[in-house]
Amino acid sequence: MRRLPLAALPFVLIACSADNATGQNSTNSADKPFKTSIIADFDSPWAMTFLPDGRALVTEKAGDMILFDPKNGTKIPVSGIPAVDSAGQGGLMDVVLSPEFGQDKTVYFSFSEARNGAKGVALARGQFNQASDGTTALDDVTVIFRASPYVEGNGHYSGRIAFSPDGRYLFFTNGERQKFDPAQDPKATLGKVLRLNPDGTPAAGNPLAAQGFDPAIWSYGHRNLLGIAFDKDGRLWEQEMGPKGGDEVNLIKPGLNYGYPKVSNGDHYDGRPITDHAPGDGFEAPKVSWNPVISPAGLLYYSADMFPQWKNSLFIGGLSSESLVRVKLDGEKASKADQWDMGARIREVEQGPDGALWLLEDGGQGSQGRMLKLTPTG
Ligand SMILES: [Ca+2]
Ligand SMILES: [Ca+2]
Repeated sequence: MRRLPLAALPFVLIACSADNATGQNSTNSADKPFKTSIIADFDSPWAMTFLPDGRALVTEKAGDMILFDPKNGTKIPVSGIPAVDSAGQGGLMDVVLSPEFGQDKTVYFSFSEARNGAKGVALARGQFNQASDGTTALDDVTVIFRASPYVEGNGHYSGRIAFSPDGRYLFFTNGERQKFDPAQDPKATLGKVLRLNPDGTPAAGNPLAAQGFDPAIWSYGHRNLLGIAFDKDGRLWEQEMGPKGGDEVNLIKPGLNYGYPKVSNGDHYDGRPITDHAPGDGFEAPKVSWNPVISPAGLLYYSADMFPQWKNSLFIGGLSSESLVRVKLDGEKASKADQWDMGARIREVEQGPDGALWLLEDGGQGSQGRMLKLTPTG
């Protein structure tokens, strides 16, 4: 694993207002209850997570993990990341810290890889290690879980990671790889939410194992699961990019079938209809669905004080909708609350240590891959 010299790395980024940087008039931002500050620019960033000291790890789709310090704009590459297959929707994906990061320094991340002529999403972990000269690595990186089966194609990997609030379980999403039927296949991890032990082995007591399902499976019938997050009461929420007219927010409960591709409020992009969700059909319906779609990416449960009016909300980045979407929670109920035009594809939403909202723009298709920070106006 190569370590890069620190001296080659730092460069200074100048924070400036969104209005100055984008040339947008102020009317647009004046309609928003937040000020948007441009913090940094990345190359097709995919996910971020904050370290306890306020710095952040940011993944870039092509395979780089970067240690970013918002205080001074310094970027340090993190070595030790295995080769990723960055093609289509694949690449270096999510990054989260171990619940015991302060002690174990463990970082979990997901990525797509090619093996034996097929592709799939893998989950890995390594130990964060910064040397006295600043060089930074994940040491002892080990792949602890691989989706099964690996198939051809570059789409719908999913690859989102979340730890349960008690820190005992690691939830991991596997998309259906644009193959449809694997989402209902008990033997495939594709199109599923998985519950694993922190070492990547299937958690004991998963709800469908006794029925012959892959022992890692927690729920099934999903399409492209691009966000999972726990709320303050321990409920697991998920968002997925559905078919045409069928983007969803789901409340994930163990053992349930969320329907895809048998039922969906949307229909296939090639025009074939899919039966809508209906009461009593045996499939768990979404709490919220969108038509027209938002193309959701990333999912944050907001719990901080900087925006007190948004406590107990989910925030979702919108790709094709180029928006930030807020969904209001009330126990097991969820409802659409806000959708703000951000003028760029939003890939990731994160809560900062100070309670600000941090966004990553997607790269490509007219979006610049910037890191944005949202703070209250006035
Ligand atoms: Ca994140
Ligand atoms: Ca339908």
